[in-house]
Amino acid sequence: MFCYQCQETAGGKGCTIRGVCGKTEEVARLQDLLIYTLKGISEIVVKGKLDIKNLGKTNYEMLNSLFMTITNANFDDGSIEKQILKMIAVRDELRKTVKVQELHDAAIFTVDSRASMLEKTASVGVLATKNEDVRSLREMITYGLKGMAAYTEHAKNIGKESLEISAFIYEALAAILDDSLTADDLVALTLKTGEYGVKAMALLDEANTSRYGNPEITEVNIGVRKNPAILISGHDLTDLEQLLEQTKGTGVDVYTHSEMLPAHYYPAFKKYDNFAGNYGNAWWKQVDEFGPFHGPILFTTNCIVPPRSEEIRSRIFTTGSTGYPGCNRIEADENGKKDFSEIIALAKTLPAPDEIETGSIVGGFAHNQVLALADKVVDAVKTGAIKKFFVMAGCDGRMKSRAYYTEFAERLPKDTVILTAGCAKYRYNKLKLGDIGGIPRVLDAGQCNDSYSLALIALKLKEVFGLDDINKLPIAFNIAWYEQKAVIVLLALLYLGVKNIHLGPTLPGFLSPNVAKVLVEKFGIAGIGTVDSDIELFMA
Ligand code: FS2
Ligand code: SF4
Repeated sequence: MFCYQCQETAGGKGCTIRGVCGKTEEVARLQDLLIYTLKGISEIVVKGKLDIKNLGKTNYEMLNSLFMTITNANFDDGSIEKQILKMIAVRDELRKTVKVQELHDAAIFTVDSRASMLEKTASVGVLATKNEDVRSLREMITYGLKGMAAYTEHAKNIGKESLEISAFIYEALAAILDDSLTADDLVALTLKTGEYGVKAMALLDEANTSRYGNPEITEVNIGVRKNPAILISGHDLTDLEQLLEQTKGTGVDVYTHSEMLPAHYYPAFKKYDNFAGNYGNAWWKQVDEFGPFHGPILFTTNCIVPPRSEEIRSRIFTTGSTGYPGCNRIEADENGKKDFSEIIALAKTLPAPDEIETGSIVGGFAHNQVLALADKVVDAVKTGAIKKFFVMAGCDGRMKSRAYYTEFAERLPKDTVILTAGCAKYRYNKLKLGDIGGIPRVLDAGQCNDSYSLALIALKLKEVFGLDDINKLPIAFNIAWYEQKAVIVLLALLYLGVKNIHLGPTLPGFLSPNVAKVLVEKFGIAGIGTVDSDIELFMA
């Protein structure tokens, strides 16, 4: 196996024996084959000039397949094998409908068993691209597409679809197979991926806000009540909606975990009396926090950490693109409806959660809410009460070096405001950082996809201050990354023209020295240094 798609990749270079995330060699290789199959489908669609309006189910399965390969989403070899077979069947049907002379092996290869699949993976993985710069660009685009697919799938679950985004995914995956493309072509495609990343986040924002209302300032309880409860993790709001509907009046409470926290900010979920609060912290702390929760845990998306005990495993349910061998599974019916009665029944037999912390956190500062406060914010900037904004969106992770972000938030001058989104916020959202004239010093816009809100806020400020360049705003970007959704957020910011983004705690292992050089020279991308030197640099 060879995988270097996330920030925790072994030695910063690549996982080769088993993933640091817990992914087995077999799962890693099957995921490579699934991606390869998607490239084959894409070539058929692009070269055969198929009208994707007629490919509804296939468009969805493309998103789902990409999502299944995101870090910490699916560890289940059986479900990945099933998905490969499903997508090969789709591919072979599509191939019959086109008249294309020459097709790549990805569009025609056959396998008939697990053994033949694994044999095939020897020639289709990341290292199959020999030129390290071409490999680096191809993989960066692929990881961006994975993030884009996740956001597009969430939007689709709410009923918002974009054929334009699906068409781009086919175009980009087919291009990755094309050996005639130069490194320059691939750099251009990388930026185009960012452009479609913006579209995907806008689509999801529209889906979320049209269905659930605009996020608003909300205080979220982080303590517990005395009822049995279910913990819901991941990013999918339609799963949460269905769970809240089905637990209504049952005496079972629902708590959010990690990236599901921002669900509390949406008006539509406030009507549920049993929507009790948020339990725990960022994804990686689940190893200590699922034990004392006692109740069932529903994973709607990543990030799953391999459960350490049979007892925890017996309480985990996966749905959608997620999977873990030996855990319970909830499937949707053909209308997307899910029956959570098994989870609710289990919750009733288990004790209420132990309290691991008390108090509350405040969030809900997505674009609509911040723009409602725009006068106050603009005044604070004009009077000098706010000197600078720091966009610190992204992900959290296990590495000790991420303590940097807590320290950075603590040491920032008191006349600065942090704009955050994603699970990165757990490094500083429980600190008492105070406010500036009633504006909290940490403004949480929501999940990682809500980084779109932060971009909208920046664009609005640019307009209000009459600037011709987003980089002239008093905003610095100090982003923490972990998995592929952060890659699409980064590419989206680059597409929007944001320069001098600092990325940590380490730069991606998938950047070859030459590709890293392009990012540094063209976009001013940099890593992080020490807290003091970085604050000095940013405030200069
Ligand atoms: Fe955090 Fe994990 Fe949001 Fe990422 S919970 S690292 O999936 O997508 O962000
Ligand atoms: Fe390694 Fe990250 Fe890939 Fe897991 S997802 S195998 S930790 S690079």
